[in-house]
Amino acid sequence: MEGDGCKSQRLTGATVFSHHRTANKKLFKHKTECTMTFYAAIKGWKLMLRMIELDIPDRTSKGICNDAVYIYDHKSVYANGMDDAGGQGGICGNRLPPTLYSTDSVMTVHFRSDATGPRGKGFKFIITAINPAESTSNQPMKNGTASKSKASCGLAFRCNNNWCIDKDLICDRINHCGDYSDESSEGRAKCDSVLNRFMTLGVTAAVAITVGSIVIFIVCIVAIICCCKKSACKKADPNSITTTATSVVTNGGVTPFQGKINKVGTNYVNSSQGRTTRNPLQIIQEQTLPHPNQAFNYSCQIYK
Ligand SMILES: [Ca+2]
Repeated sequence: MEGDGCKSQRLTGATVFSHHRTANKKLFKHKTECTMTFYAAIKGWKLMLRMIELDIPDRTSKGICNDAVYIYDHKSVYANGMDDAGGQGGICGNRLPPTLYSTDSVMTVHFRSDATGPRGKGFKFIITAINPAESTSNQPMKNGTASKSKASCGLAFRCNNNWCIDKDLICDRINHCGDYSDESSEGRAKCDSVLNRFMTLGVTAAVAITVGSIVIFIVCIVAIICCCKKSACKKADPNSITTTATSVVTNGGVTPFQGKINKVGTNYVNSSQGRTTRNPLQIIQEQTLPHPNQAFNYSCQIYK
């Protein structure tokens, strides 16, 4: 939250801190003022807020908060302060409030610190949009579960406590349900499956891994093809001479080679000389052609 960046948020689920924590900045600042209004991203859904860290030490001996976080069951501050969160007086200290549920699809959180007094680590809460549509009432039962035993969540994920949450919130290591059923390796979440862990990485990381895998696969295929081609054409010994595809022999008698010599031996300078002397150049593979004077092209001819 902090002072800047405070605004309205439409969400399916979020983890909210009082301020941006770093190794050198664990405590919230003096003179902080921030208000954020949260809306459930899906029409008709409500919000569930679970405070999981609270450290706001500046309060009077009578317990009145000099610094405080205020939670309203409304789209604006100063209206419908939630009783479980200290009402209009807000909450401070270290005692966590119970899980809070909005009446409608909106909830406002206001954090304020004054100019003096001790500072703390602030707060951290998880706020989750929940679908109570299948419940027989809009309010949770006393044990925090939806009042209908088996809610039908459609495409959403059904927690063990029967709240429906967005399916993108499962297996992200954040306890959105409140009973950890969205993070369980068993039940409906099955968070140890490879697919679910892959999806947990997020769209960007998943795309990067997929593209990287494809590129590596293509590189491997190209490397294998190149190796095969090299081994097919490199069967001659290191001193061999290879002619190009323009080399010609005929059935009526071997005519001098027309092609260029790629590698010249020590005792001759071209293929014509090598063929007439037959020493040391000798053809060890030679095709017999079906008709006189018919040319035959070699793409890869081997000599010793
Ligand atoms: Ca989760």
